[in-house]
Amino acid sequence: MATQGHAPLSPGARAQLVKHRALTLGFARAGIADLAPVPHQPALLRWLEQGMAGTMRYMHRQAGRRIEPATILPGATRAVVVTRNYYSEDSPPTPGTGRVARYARGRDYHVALEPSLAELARYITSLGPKGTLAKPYCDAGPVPERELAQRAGLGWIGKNTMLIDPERGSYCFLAVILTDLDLAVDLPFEADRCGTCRLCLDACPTHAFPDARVLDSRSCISYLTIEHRGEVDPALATAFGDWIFGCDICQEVCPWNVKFAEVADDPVLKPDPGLARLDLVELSRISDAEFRAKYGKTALSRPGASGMRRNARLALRFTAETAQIAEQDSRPE
Ligand code: B12
Ligand code: SF4
Ligand code: SF4
Repeated sequence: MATQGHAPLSPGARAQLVKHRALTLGFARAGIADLAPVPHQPALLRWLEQGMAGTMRYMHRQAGRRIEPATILPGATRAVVVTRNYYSEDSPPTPGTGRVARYARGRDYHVALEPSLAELARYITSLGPKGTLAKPYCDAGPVPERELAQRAGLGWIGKNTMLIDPERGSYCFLAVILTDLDLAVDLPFEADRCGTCRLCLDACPTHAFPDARVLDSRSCISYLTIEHRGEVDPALATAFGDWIFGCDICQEVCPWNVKFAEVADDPVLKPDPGLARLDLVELSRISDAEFRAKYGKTALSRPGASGMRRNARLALRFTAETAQIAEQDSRPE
């Protein structure tokens, strides 16, 4: 297993090396999990059956592999799970602009994290015999990332369904490298540190949580502004406020973020201050070509130009209606 002329490394020693390498590559935490079936299979199946995935058909297609992660990459036995902090401060509200969720204020993270994940995968391969498997996934495969992160000891799954790191909160991306290298696994994070708190559930403006740890995507601003195509129910859209791409409300109210979130100082994910708030009128009229040139390398390319024009129009309608109500309220009786 080890390089020629050296004593073979134990699974524990290899795991330490891999985790250390992950930190030097800019990841905040790293942990190792096995690939046993996920214990919350009934929760996932119920969620799908009740239509809570909305039009995300891939969630149905991937269900079998999500439930049995050992089937994702044949031969793989371990998941090296890493987190990457992306927290940035919010800029003050500016009239006529719409807000973009924090995770999307820099380069598209799927692309931005690719080199460091590829490097970590190469390192894992180098610790094993020729042909050792190591394949990175970041939000782009049937990998139950939050379940594996909890199993790898990185945090617990909060009532808002986010993986919460007890030392940094939930503003972090998750990524996984599946491998057949024999690595010692970490202890799962068993505690539920939400306790009696339910701030996230009560703060959601569209009431997207029918229950703790159950999110109905069909009512979630993040889903409706990013994944959903076509028109949005106006009754829901009035609750969007100024969010035009994603939503951070159920994270902003979480005491673990209020207390522990630290601004990320990460050259790879450097937020562009111009992306935090976008001019609504300009965005509602942007051409496809202009949109590609301006936002083609960001996560905003997921809904694309037509999706973002729709989101800007919805927000403009909301601001116009709010202004009208304010004007009516200020009129003398
Ligand atoms: C589909 C999806 C969405 C959908 C649905 C979200 C959802 N909650 O399911 C939509 C579009 C709404 C969405 C929104 C967002 N997303 Co998203 N999304 C995903 C994706 C692709 C799959 C998630 C999934 O499996 N959903 C299915 C449901 C049923 O699973 P679940 O809610 O996670 O529930 C599981 C467990 O919680 C468990 N469970 C149930 N009960 C219990 C009880 C206990 C005690 C435990 C331990 C577990 C448990 O059972 C379930 C089945 O496995 C993942 C990437 C991936 N490959 O995993 C990213 C991912 C979850 N998203 C992410 C992000 C950043 C976001 C947003 C913050 C973006 C934004 N700012 O707008 C929001 C957050 C909204 C929210 N509160 O979840 C990150 C989350 C990082 C983190 N720290 O958790 C991920 C991991 C992507 C990544 N690689 O970083 N997302
Ligand atoms: S992301 Fe926003 S809309 Fe979606 S569940 Fe959280 S608070 Fe509600
Ligand atoms: S706001 Fe409260 S209930 Fe929600 S995830 Fe955070 S600690 Fe848990």
